[in-house]
Formats: sequence, structure tokens, C-alpha cells
Amino acid sequence: MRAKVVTIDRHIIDQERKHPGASGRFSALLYDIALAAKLISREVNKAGLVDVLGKTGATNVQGEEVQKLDDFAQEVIVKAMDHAGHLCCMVSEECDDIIPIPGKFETGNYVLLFDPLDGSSNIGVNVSIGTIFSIHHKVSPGRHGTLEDCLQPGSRQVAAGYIVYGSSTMLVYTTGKDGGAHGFTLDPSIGEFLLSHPNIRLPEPPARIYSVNEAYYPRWSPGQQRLVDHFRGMNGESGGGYKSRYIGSLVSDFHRTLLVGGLFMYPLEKRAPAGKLRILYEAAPLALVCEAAGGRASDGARDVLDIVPKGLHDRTPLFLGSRHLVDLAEQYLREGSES
Ligand code: AHM
Ligand code: MG
Repeated sequence: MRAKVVTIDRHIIDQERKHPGASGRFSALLYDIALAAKLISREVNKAGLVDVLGKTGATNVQGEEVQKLDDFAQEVIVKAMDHAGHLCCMVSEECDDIIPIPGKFETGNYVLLFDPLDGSSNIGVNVSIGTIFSIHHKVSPGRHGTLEDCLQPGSRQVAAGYIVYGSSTMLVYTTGKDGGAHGFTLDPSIGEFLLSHPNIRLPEPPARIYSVNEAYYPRWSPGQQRLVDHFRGMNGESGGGYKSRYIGSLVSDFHRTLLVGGLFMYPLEKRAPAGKLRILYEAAPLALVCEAAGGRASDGARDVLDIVPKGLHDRTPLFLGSRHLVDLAEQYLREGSES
């Protein structure tokens, strides 16, 4: 007997049926995200074939060089999402300010925050990259989105997820703890995301894997150094027996962590004293997925989902993955700051 084939559209509708009174707007919003993901995936997959590689020469709000595929992904998402009447505004890593919904279109009750193409330094070398998205309810009065609508803690996300453009393209999303985390793999022959990983749970016991840019070791706090020494088996009797894996693409490093377990870290370091990764469209959405799959996400001292950002592009240190490993990281950082 063949297994039942569930497309992402059908899955989203089935999920919505569990919430009587749902307007259908939310399903349509997720559907549009999936469509944008397919368009970006198509372009990423032919990146080596056409002249979409290379840099545009412009610099984005983070001071980084903008690459052509980043521009493409940004445009695709904005164009797929701005006219359907679901959103009151958008926020992107690539734009300094809130992206308003053009006056000619209807507005809606959701805010979309996204990183159109994360890990962009990996584009030109055929290493997996990804898109990250986060959805909040509008909380301010009026038709258009405001800072108040955007600067909400991750715990208030209505949904979040990511797309990884890897050896296959996968979309993973959650509507929060009770909704679980579900993964869909794009079947390029029919152009559909098919349910391949229902109800993802971080495995227990997890793989003994830690993931961090070890080149920054000399610039870490003593607690962070001791934590990694522990994984390397350098703290005497305890610890050791771990492998290190670091791709340098957040979505890919997180995706591996979600499927096999382990700990992903982007800690504070002297050159990134507030951390590198952005709260609203990198840390918070992945934290929601991680927790929905039974994992934890911390900034080293508190849950990432409790952070209330003050600016659209605020950063945070990030520890993501199997619960007891995130707890262990917090313990080492606490002890490091006390000694
Ligand atoms: P980006 O948004 O400019 O692509 O930067 C974020 C990326 C993440 O994908 C990854 O986890 C991190 O930067 C890697 O940084 P580093 O090169 O310092 O290790
Ligand atoms: Mg990014």
C-alpha cells in the first residue's frame, strides 16, 4: 500500500479545520509563503547556470555586501505577499525600515518578518542556504503596521518556519507548541511540497554534536570557552565524545540539529558583543520551531522567546537544540560569569 500523499496546502487546511471560526486568511498566508519558497528554490537551483551569482555592489542595512540572489529572494517574497490582503506590514533583514503595504492593496491582521536568504556567504560555493519567516498578529489599532506590531516577543508568534535549499528543498513550519513542527519536501517533478516529516521531535538521546564557529574561541568569555572545552573532553573526567559540525548557514546548522539533536551556538564574542544573529527574523522563529519539537532556545541566560526587541534588527547570542545541552550551556555561562 502506498503511503498517503499530503501536500502542504492540504496539511494547512487540515490544521485550520481544527480551529473552528478560522477565517482562512492564515492558511492563505502560509500558502503564499510556500509559493515564494518554490520560486526562490527554482532560482537557487539554477544559480550556477545563469548570471544570478555575484554581487550587486550595494550594501544592506547590516553593512554587508548584497548578492543578487538576496535581492531576488527579497523581491519575490515582497511581491508574493504584499497584495493578498493578509498583512499590515513586513520586516526584512534586507530593509532598514518597516516595509509598508502599498496603498492600492488591502491590508490585514498579520505581520510578516523574514530573512529572505540567510547564509548568503555560502551562495557562491553551492552550500545550503535558507529563508526564515515569522508571523505575528497585528496589535496596534489602524490599518497599517507599526513598530509596536513588529517589536513583539517571540512567544507571541502565530507561526514561524524556514525553508532550506539543500540537497532537496524543505519547508518546516510550526504554529507553536501545540501545533507541532512539520517538514515538507519539495517534489520538483510536480512542484509541490509534500509532507515528509510530520511532528518532528528532537531525538533523545541526541547526537553528540556541537556546532559553533571555533575560530572565535580566543574572543569568547571564559564560560563559553569552558563549555566548548567540555565538548572537546578537555575538562578532566567529564565531557568529550562529541563531534563538531559547523556549516556557517544558520538554517542548515539548525535543520541538522532539529533532525538529529545536538547544540547550535552563536555566542557573544568580542567583535560581536551583542551576538550576531537577529532576534526577530533569525533567532525567534527558529526558537519557536525548536521548542515545538521539544528542544530549547536560550540567549545564554533566558529563553529567546521571552526577549522583547527594541529595534527591528536587534541581535542576540543564540543557543539552540536539545534541552539538556542548552541547559548545560546556560550552566557554564552562569558559572563563568560568577568566577
Ligand atoms: P547573514 O544573515 O548575513 O547570512 O548572516 C547570518 C549567518 C548565519 O547563517 C550563520 O549562522 C552565521 O551568519 C555565520 O557567521 P560566522 O561566519 O561569523 O560564523
Ligand atoms: Mg541572515
